[in-house]
Amino acid sequence: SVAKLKAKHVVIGLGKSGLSCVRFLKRLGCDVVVIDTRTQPPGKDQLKCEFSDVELYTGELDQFDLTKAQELVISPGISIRTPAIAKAIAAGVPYSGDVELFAKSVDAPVIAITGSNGKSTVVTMVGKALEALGYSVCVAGNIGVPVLDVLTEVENVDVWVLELSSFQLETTHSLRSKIAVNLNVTEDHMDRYDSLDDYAMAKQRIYEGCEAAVYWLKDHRSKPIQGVRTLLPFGGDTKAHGRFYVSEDDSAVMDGQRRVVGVDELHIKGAHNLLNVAACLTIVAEFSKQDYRNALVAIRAFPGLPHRCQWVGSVSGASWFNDSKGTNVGSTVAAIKGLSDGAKGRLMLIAGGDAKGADFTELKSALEGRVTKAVLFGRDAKILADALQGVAALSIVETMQQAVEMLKGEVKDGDVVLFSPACASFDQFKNYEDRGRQFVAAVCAEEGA
Ligand code: UMA
Ligand code: ADP
Repeated sequence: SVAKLKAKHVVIGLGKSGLSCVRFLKRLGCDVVVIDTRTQPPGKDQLKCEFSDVELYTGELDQFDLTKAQELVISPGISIRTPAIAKAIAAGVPYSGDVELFAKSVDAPVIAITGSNGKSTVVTMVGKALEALGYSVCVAGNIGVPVLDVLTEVENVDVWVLELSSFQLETTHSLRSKIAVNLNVTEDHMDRYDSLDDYAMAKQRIYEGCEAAVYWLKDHRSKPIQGVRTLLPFGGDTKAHGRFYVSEDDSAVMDGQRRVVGVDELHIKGAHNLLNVAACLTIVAEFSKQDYRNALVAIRAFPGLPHRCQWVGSVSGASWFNDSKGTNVGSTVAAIKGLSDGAKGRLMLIAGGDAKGADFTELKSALEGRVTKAVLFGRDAKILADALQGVAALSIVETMQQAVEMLKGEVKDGDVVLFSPACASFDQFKNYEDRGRQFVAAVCAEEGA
């Protein structure tokens, strides 16, 4: 395998990103090979169908001498610290990812958005707001559509709105976006990073070469540590706040002294979503010379995304919410606070899955006084149960479906059940969407069916 990698573009990982990189590089006439550690990578059949001449190798990376490659194009799902990759990088082999290939070819301005939580919500809202102002907008990236697939398909784009993960940023060197945004940094992916600061440094890369930086005033890790021409903080409190922030009583988003949009005018709920609106308005007001208030109609109409504190229905007298995208502690804490504000009945939580090495101390504090009972499922249910001991009644079950069945039998009129796992889904599901759909199906299933 050593000789075969010589002077080739080696795409590592054959998921959505890897496949989009192969397509892009082949179009440029590059000599491409693909390696994936999985024996059956998801893009295998598609690769064979589109490019029968592209070799695919599977298995552990250390059997390949990556130092012989001309360039490594690394998928976000695989760490650049994997020994074989780290060795090649140390030996001077250039490396990039799909967003880097995109950055080198894109002409239109880019608004790049990262953060531990709220990325997809803000990216979608910014897209809709800019469309309302008449721009032709393309939304892509970690939200689910590889940037390169869209780049080669669409024409006449006025602005790109990209959702970028810390993984994608690690392999991006030349993005230089018009507006770079870091919404917040709370613990996630601790199986890939040494510490919260280490993870925060990956997110800092979004600011490299940007014209304006948008960050949350209350989160020092979200602020650029390097010099940026225009600093645009959002949020804060009455003493110190950015231009757009949330009123002290959580009832509205403010622009200076002016109330811009009230909580009752929005479909998305919870204080965290008001912050998301403040971030969105900061971006729109910076990007466009037009009056941002012409975009408010789109923000008011935004129904929220599925699997994010999505109301499923009223079953057995209780209201059930699907927050399957709550994949880390910060997101589940926000969902608990958002749903417990003003709630009349009891709040019950269903959580669990792949804990990714997280510290659940903050989750425990959020449960205290808000959550009556938590039903825990999945691979790391026991880890969660140990961490949450003492603040709520706890039950451990194997599957999410068993958790739903258990609570159906216990809820009373007016109770709220929140499915916000605080964990990744990969131990029992294909992804968070699959998990969310299965939750909705379990909630809506007829009794005993
Ligand atoms: N994997 C291997 N061996 C490999 C390559 C990957 O085992 O050689 C595993 C990884 O551990 C991972 C899975 O395969 O669990 C998928 O990795 P991938 O790089 O093939 O993923 P893609 O299908 O290309 O999807 C990626 C993003 N996935 C990840 O970052 C894990 C998608 O974000 C993104 O929508 C897509 O590119 C398009 O840009 C998903 C995600 O979970 C939603 N992102 C994380 C998050 O939001 O927390 C960062
Ligand atoms: P991401 O794309 O970063 O995962 P999403 O917009 O998909 O973020 O939201 C995922 C979950 O994170 C939501 O269901 C909600 O529970 C929580 N969340 C959303 N916005 C915020 C925020 N600004 N701060 C904290 N948690 C948030």
